[in-house]
Formats: sequence, structure tokens, C-alpha cells
Amino acid sequence: AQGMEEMWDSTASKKEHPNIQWFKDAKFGLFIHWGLYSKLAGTWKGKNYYGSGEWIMNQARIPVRKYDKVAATFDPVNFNADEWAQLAKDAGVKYMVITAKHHEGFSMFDSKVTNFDIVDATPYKKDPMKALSEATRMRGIQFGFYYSQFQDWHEPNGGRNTWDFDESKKDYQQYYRDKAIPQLKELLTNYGPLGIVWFDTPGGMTKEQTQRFINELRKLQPKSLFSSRVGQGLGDYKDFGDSEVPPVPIAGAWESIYTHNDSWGYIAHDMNFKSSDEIIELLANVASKGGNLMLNVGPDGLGTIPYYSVKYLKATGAWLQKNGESIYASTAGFIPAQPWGVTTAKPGRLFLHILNRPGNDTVLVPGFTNTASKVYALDGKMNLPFTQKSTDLYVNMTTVKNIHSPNAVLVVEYKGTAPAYNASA
Ligand code: H79
Repeated sequence: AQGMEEMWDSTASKKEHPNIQWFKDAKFGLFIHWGLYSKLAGTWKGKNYYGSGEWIMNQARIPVRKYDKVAATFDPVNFNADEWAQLAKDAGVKYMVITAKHHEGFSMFDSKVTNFDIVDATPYKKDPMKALSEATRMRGIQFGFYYSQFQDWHEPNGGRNTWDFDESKKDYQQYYRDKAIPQLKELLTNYGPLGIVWFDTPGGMTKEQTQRFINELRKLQPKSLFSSRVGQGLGDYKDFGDSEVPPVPIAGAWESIYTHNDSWGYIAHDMNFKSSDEIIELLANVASKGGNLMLNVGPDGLGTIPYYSVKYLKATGAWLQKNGESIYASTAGFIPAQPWGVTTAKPGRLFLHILNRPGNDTVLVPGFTNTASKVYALDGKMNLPFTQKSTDLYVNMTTVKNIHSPNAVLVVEYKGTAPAYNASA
């Protein structure tokens, strides 16, 4: 996953996907890691594991035949597609990506390619991905699948299970041909139009093979966007490393991915959830660089989304209801991060995200080369006094009352065209 950015062609050097605009405008997505690991919840044979719940098979070196038995106990009776989709809607996300198959190799969808899938191997016997694809689409949310295309710890020829199988004896091409590609074809055929196919941790394919792999899948759904972790510098938009925001604005379509606590898959003993203020701050920070934030939650083995994830996602959505104008369809701000916060932009408007309210209530916007014509608080549309001395713009926000922590948004309207990013401001 890490280090992919060096390999990714910048959009300046390649043609953008014709369906990229919805993604650029979306700004906020929901990532969901859900699989057999959710049932294990970070514990194997009485020992607690930390880091990432979906890695427990690897961390505890669980043999495939023992891991198979977890499937026989997987019965997510609390799963409710409408509740999950409605939470996504209430949170204000514009897309959802869920793990159809993670590195553990278990298919959370009805697959004819293997019996190691939720319909054939569990007492649940239903296909939750079908219900979820419909419930999200009904609410106008783009739906997509995460699919671990290379790592598959269940298969003798899949990537990276070194505890059961000898890596040097593996035939990755056979695994791609017999499992990954047929399953991706199922996902691209049986679940309606997919906004995104989210790949991860590439391996075992040359650039030419990766291009052929993409072409073959592309035929089924030309409008689906493929994430850059398909590998070899290919893909339709760039994903940074896990939990990484670039230091300066980046052109083209890209995404930062974070998880709500410290794990992607559910871990019962991980309660380190970000507050809604922290989520909003992260969202504003990523948007200020021109990208999307896809925030992950990890439902448990019964299909319940953790209480704090529900709570803080809803609070984030409530903030977006009032301030979403400064996020959705915005572009990177042309003023870099300041002691008080970050900026996003739309034609004729600069949005000031006040993440740390200045003690004297005076917000200095340095390097503002346009002429400000009006400044107001986005929530309530209240005009604020301001003065401009050359390229220093001072806004007085004393009358902005509701301002605790993140984040009040002040809007600066100005005449003329947007300036270039002013790194020296
Ligand atoms: O799906 C999530 C991760 O499981 C996946 N990408 C995100 C979106 C990912 N695959 N590989 N990696 C991330 C990098 C591997 C990190 C590791 Fe670890 C460090 C594996 C073992 C040590 C993290 C910490 C997982 C277990 C402990």
C-alpha cells in the first residue's frame, strides 16, 4: 500500500476518466471493512491482537483449515442494509466502498467461484452486498467494492500466506485466472452500476498484465473508477498511503483514507474513535489540498456498526448540512494552512475553515491578492467586518457565536479570477 504514490502517473500526463467528475465533487466517502475477522474482533485463542483487525489471520498465523471454521460461526443477524445506507446518507458521504473480499480471502458476496463465501460457508446464507448495493443506490450514494486482488491468504497460489504455503512455489497467474478475475467479473456483473472498484496491495503482475487485467474488467463497466492500488501506476484516481494527507495541494482526482479508530476491521478492544470535530478537521484538511476523505468504519461480526462510529458520523453529517457548501464540489484553497485553519475554494469564493479560533477573534488571511467584497459566516449567513491592507485580509469574527471547536466556516467573496496557490502566504 505504501509508496504507491511514486509510481502513479500524475493526471497531467494522462487522460482523465470521462466519469471522474462525480468523484472529484464527492469529497467524502465511507469505507467499510467487514469480513470473518470482524467476528474474531482482534482476539484469537484468548490473545488480543492490535494494529488492524483484518490482519489477525496473518498476525496469529492461523492455518487456512482453522480459519475456515470461523465461517461456520459467522451469522450477522443484526445486519440491516437500509440502516447502513441511511447512516451513510445522514453522515453526508457521497460514496461507499465495502470489502467484498479482503486479504483473508473470504467472499462477503454470493460467489460461484468458491464455496468460501458468505452464502455457502455461513449459517447466514444471504448476500449482504446485494442488499447494500440496492440500499445505497436508492439513496443516491455511489456504491463500490474493495477487492484484494493479489493477497489472498486462503488460496495456495494467492499472495502472501507464507505460513501455510511456500511463496516461491506459487503460480500467481493461476490464482488471477481462477479466482480474482472471475470474482471481479461477478462483482461487476451482479450488483448494478459500481461507482468504484477499490484495489489494494498489488503484486504478481507486470505493467502489461495489469493493463490487460484492467481492460478485461473495464469492458463490463466502463463507467466504474478503479483505484490506483490496482498497481503499476495505473488506475483512475490516486490513493495516498493509508492515513496520509499530502502536504500541499495536488491536482487531479485523489483520495486520503483514514479509519475511525486505529483499526480497519472491527477490534473489540479498540475504542480510540475520532470525535466528530476531529473528523471534520480531517475532512477540511483533505479538501483544502483538493482531495477526498474516505473514512472507514468496522462493523462487528453481528453486523452492528460501533456506537461511536454511528454517533460521530451523524454529528459530522449535521455539520455538513450547514457547512457542506464549503466542502462538496470545492477545490483546494489558494491560501495554505494558517494558524487558525485551512482554506477551500469555489469560483469567486474562498472558504476559511476556522479550526483554531484566534484568541483576539481576528483572522488574518495573508497573501490575499484579490479584492475582498464581502465576508460572512456560512452558518447563518451573517456578514462580518473586514479590512484589507494590500494582500493582508483581516476578518473580525467576534459576532460569530456558535463557535466552539471545529469548525466555523467564513466565506470571503472576491472579484476576479482565482489566483494560483500562494505557497508563500
Ligand atoms: O485494508 C486496509 C489494510 O488491511 C490494507 N490497506 C488498508 C486499506 C493493508 N494491506 N497492507 N497494508 C495495509 C500494509 C501492512 C501493514 C502491516 Fe500490520 C504492518 C501488516 C503487518 C504489520 C497493520 C499493523 C496490520 C497489522 C499490524
